[in-house]
Formats: sequence, structure tokens, C-alpha cells
Amino acid sequence: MEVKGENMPSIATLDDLRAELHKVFESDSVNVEYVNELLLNYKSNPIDWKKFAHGDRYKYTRNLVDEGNGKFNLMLLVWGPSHTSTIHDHADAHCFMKMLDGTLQEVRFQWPSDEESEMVESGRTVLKKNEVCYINDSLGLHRVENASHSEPAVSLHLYCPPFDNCQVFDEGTSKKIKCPVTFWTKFGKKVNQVRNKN
Ligand code: CSS
Ligand code: FE2
Repeated sequence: MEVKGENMPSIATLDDLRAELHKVFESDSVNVEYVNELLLNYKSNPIDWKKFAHGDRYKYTRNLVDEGNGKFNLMLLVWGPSHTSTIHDHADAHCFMKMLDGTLQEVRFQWPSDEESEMVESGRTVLKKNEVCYINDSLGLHRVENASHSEPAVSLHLYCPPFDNCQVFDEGTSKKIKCPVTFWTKFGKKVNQVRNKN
């Protein structure tokens, strides 16, 4: 489908974005370009999202914002200075990531062909406030890093369908293990004290 500016609804707030995402994901087929465009059209405003932005000094956190009627999960990730994810896949889901604050670096890797050689990097992208990035397993694997030693970063992630496990990979050997996707908060409230292992 062609995405034309004049057909885009206005997305002034995070609530507008959530409402539009609920509509879009009623259908079982995902229009990646359209979702990308919606996320781009929302201009980050901390007043909308600060109630979900609960960070931790040791590890980036996942804060669930919306369960999308079971069709998608929308979450805020809060990255302290130097926090980084593992190299991971996305459990056959679509993954959209929109920058709300700060800057993150995405490092992509090829799927390994065995479990005894170093992972092969396939590209790097710096993501700045309001930019959007998309990945799924057919595009490879990635690691996301807050390269700043002083500034936090906040990103909004949409996973469709939602998943509660993914695979994480060791960069030196390509060995992989299954890892649970845990939340630090849900709908603005603390759910447990367990740090995520990704
Ligand atoms: N998938 C990662 C974040 S980078 S898309 C995670 O949820 O930990
Ligand atoms: Fe990811």
C-alpha cells in the first residue's frame, strides 16, 4: 500500500498513537510501512510518556505501555548511560523501535551458520530522537547500545505478535540460549525486582 501524507491521521500524543495502532492491528496483516510512518509522525513529548519511564542504574528496563488486545506489545525501554542489550533475535515478530529521547546505536549481525565462530557484523545505525528503526528475523540479529557515558536514552518498542522469549547470542562463539522477556513495570507500576537478562 502506498503511504500518502494526506491519508495519515494526526498523531499528536502517545494516546493518539495507541488508538491508531489498535485500529491498524485489528487486521491480521501488518502494513510495515504504515506503522513505520505512524511512529515517525508522533513527535516525542515526555509529558506523554514519563509515567512509564522507570529506569534502573544497572540494566536497561522494559516498561509495558499497551498489550494491544493481544495483537502487539508496546513498551518503553529506558537505557542508562552505557547500557546495552545482548545480541538477540525477535522470535519471528515484527520489531519497531522509535527513539523518544537520547541516542542509541543499533549494531546488526548475520544469523550464524554454526555455534563455534565469531558473529559477523552487517551494519551499524545511529538512531536519534524521533527516528524509527525496523527489524525482523529475516533481516538478521541486532544489539542495541546506549553509547553515551553520561546521557540516558528512551525508546518505544512495538512487537507484533507479542513474545515472551527470544534467543540471545554470544558474539565470540555464536552460541545461543533462550531468554525470557521480562518487564520492570506494567502500565506504570512496578511488577518485580528481577532485572532482565537480555
Ligand atoms: N528486543 C530487545 C530490545 S532491542 S529491539 C529487548 O526487548 O530487550
Ligand atoms: Fe531487538
